[in-house]
Amino acid sequence: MKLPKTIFFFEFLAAGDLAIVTMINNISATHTPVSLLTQDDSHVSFCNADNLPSNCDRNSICHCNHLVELKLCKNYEFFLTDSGTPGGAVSHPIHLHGVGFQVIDMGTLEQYRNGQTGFGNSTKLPVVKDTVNLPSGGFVRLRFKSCNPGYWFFHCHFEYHMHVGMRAIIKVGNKTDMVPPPPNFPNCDNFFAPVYESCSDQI
Ligand SMILES: [Cu+2]
Repeated sequence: MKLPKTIFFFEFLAAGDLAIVTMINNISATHTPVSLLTQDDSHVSFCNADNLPSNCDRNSICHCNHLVELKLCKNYEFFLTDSGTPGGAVSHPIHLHGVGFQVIDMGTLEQYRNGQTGFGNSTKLPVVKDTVNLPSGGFVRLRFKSCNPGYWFFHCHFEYHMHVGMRAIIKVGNKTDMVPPPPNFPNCDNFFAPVYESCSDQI
């Protein structure tokens, strides 16, 4: 693929021995209040490293709806780093939905700082994956072409890490590029569960 013009940097961090909070670029992601694909999300506020809420700063963990926007059918590179202990016990299996990506390089941050590649700068015949292990204290470079419009989950596949914040939404294209929901598809605002007067009403 052509050399991507845009590189996004993502720093993954599990805080503390028990990883009570995890984050990407200092953002511990919260859950969006609505399904983004099936209903209007214009009232939902989003954040990313370039657009943090006013109550966030670089010295504290930010809790917000982490979303990164990509244009449709462009080449991108994601440069992932983990600031944990080199060779530490916890590496992060990072999964990106919606696209297979090329793994260009991976290794330790020390190797990268010394100008070395990890397993090699594999631009000629890179392996294609949808999940890659981000080594503790290491890095991964991946590339892909964003031709699949939608909201795609990007997250650590340790379920616990994912639930306490190590996740983001990758929005590819605009809403008009995405398949619309069926007519009259229910949304979060118009479903009301029935209220029963007594247990016998339910039978
Ligand atoms: Cu993880």
